[in-house]
Amino acid sequence: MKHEATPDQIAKYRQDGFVILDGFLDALELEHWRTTTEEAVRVRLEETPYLHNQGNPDDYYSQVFTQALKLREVHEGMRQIMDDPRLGKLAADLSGADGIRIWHDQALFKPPFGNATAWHLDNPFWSFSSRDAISMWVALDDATLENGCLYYLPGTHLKARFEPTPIGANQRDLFKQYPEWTEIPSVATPCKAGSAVFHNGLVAHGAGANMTNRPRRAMTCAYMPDGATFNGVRNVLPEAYYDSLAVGDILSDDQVLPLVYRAT
Ligand SMILES: O=C(O)CCC(=O)C(=O)O
Ligand SMILES: [Fe+2]
Repeated sequence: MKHEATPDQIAKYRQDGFVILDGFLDALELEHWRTTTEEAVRVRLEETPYLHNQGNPDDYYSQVFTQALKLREVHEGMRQIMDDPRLGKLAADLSGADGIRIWHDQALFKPPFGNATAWHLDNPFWSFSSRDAISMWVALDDATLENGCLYYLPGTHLKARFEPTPIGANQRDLFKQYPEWTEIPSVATPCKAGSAVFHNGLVAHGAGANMTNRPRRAMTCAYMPDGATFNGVRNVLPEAYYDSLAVGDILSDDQVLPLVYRAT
């Protein structure tokens, strides 16, 4: 695993809000991530409907991707992959946070001929508001212009606000809140299987439709900087923990939000 970011990559991440790490996993690691992710998704789909989006298959969103959350909680192999402190340190180095907790992992499998992922921001969906939230998106298949690779609007993380931005079927909806962003040329990030794209939780991003007859699989993890506080949104917080929180409390439950790295 190429788990060290270069100073150039860190600078690019901070400026653009995203960076591609080519060849992040070697061939053996890629095969292991693929097998583990496939198995863990299968387990998740048999369990808690709240943590996956495979409801009515005719819904637009079910055809964007199979979205299966918190796989490390149902699969030991995925727990080992996600709890790797090298991943936490990489996320910390890129984001500038001193400590990194897992917000949630999630598999995102865009099906053959699947819908586009509309332009959106991630952090406004989550239970903390931070300019330093970061996500890792690892391609399990080559991500191409044809099958729905990610696209970004560079620099938008520096201007984005925390207000809710729903993700729907319309690519253009985000621009109702940020009309000035229509001036920014989008950047596609096609990459080989085993590469990783890291992005800031406030950078505008989306993905094209899958125009091919093969799935476009990705395994991802969203990270929360240690010390972030509760903003009142439930999102994926377990009910009992959510009920115990007041707005402004530090989110520090090590079971729900494992600390994968802290600078010493
Ligand atoms: O995989 C996709 O199509 C979208 C990914 C995404 O929005 C994310 O990782 O935050
Ligand atoms: Fe996203």
